[in-house]
Amino acid sequence: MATDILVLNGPNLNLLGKRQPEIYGHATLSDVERGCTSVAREYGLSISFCQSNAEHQLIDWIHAAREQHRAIVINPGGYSHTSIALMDALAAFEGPVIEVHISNIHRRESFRQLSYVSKVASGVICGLGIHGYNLAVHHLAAQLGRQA
Ligand code: CA2
Repeated sequence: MATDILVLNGPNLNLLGKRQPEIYGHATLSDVERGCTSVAREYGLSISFCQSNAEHQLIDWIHAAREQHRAIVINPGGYSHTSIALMDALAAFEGPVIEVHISNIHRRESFRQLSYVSKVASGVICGLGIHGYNLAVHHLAAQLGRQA
């Protein structure tokens, strides 16, 4: 379905709120979707959500987004740190891409401190919990010329 903003979540984020609350908090992916939907509504923007544990599925959605969405919010999960393929797919998307991480990846293990996705993202938000997704939608609304 064509919408203004696509929110993509990568591997294991379906477990949000169900494991490791000390790192990722108690909120679930449904809470993320509710928050973003409510912010998008303030600006009259349409928004849709996809989550997959499969790299190829995320890449296919990013390719389809070229025709269907004006902006992307993405939490690539563990693929942030490994996937040149995801980075290449995002580089081919012409609209703004905001990368979100729930945790502050720079305070964590060294292998989390490099994100290939950051190299092509318009902006990166990390360490603000699920509020980061809401902030990304606020920012994109301004980028897309909307006022609340
Ligand atoms: O902080 C983030 O948002 C991350 O993208 C989350 C990824 C992690 O690999 C990145 O380094 C940082 C992992 C998502 C796993 O999410 C879970 C949530 C609850 C329980 C288990 C995993």
